[in-house]
Amino acid sequence: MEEPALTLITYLLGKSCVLSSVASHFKGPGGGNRGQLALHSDIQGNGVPVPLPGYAQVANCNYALTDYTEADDGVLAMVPGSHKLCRYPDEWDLRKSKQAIPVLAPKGSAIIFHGNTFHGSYERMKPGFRINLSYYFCRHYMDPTEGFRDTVSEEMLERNNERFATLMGTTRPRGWSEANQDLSGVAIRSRLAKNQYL
Ligand SMILES: O=C(O)CCC(=O)C(=O)O
Ligand SMILES: [Fe+2]
Repeated sequence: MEEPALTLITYLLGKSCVLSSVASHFKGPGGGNRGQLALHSDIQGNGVPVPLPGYAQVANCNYALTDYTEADDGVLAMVPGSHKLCRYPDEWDLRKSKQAIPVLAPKGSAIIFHGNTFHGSYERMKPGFRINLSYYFCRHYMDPTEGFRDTVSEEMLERNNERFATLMGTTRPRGWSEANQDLSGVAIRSRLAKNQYL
């Protein structure tokens, strides 16, 4: 619910977007294939075929929990402008990529990016850990990675606002069945479809 980050996520995915997953990437010292996170686009995990739409369908807010001062810290890598290519990377190995650059930022920074962006992370060549916190969001019609609507407590919903409930996926339609004949979610979707930015 942090406003600056959520504002940028809203710009990318609309107010109707949903929190898909919360994860942390821990990286200890060591090179080789297990040390780097290969170049990828986050939308890949949703199985979207190319050409990808130019607008974001997923977006990521990565908080750096340790300092990102140089590539050897094991920092996030990005290919600037790659979100406009509307395809997946054809070079997965970060060490071979001529276009990838390290994202340098002090700990506590939020790094927010369009889900088409080619990114990964470098090997950590220093002692200690590189740690991030990744908040992954998707448009309301995508399948979220974690089912927050089934785990969020009534107490959490009550103490937060409506936007929080939307982020938890509580307004997403469930499949129709004899037991669940509520189609209001489908009607909401068809209204939202008129404007992709809502
Ligand atoms: O910094 C990293 O290790 C990359 C994280 C990543 O790919 C993600 O959060 O989607
Ligand atoms: Fe990623």
